[in-house]
Amino acid sequence: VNEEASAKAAAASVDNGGPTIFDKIIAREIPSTIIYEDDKVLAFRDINPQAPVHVLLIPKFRDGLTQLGKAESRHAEILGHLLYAAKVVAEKEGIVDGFRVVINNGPEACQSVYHLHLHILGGRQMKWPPG
Ligand code: IU
Repeated sequence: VNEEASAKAAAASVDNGGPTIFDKIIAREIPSTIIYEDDKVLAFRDINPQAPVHVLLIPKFRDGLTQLGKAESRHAEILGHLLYAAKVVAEKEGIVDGFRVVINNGPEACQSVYHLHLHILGGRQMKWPPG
């Protein structure tokens, strides 16, 4: 896939507050490879992995958190829980000594799904700055 084209496609998605594909993943209406869950969060493998390990970690109840930029003080607890769960996932995946957590916020950052999600990436040498 052409990099510029995919960036444009991602930028074309907007935050309209409506349901997303992740609601269907949470409801098990479409299949995904779930690797971790608790009462508040769900982690599943990205369908287009950018590293040997590429997991998406999401809150089960979006509660207005379409993107990090929409966070309000009431979200502080779930945001902290997500970050801790990212470490638990990294441990489960065997990458706890070297992993990256990414949140794309908004069109300029190529966010394409408007349900807050953490990308957990690992299993290879990461580069900096990120591409
Ligand atoms: P982004 O940060 O919004 O750009 O990331 C969305 C991710 O969701 C992206 O890496 C997709 O490959 C991934 N994804 C998925 O795992 N399953 C899906 O059904 C869809 C997107 I649509």
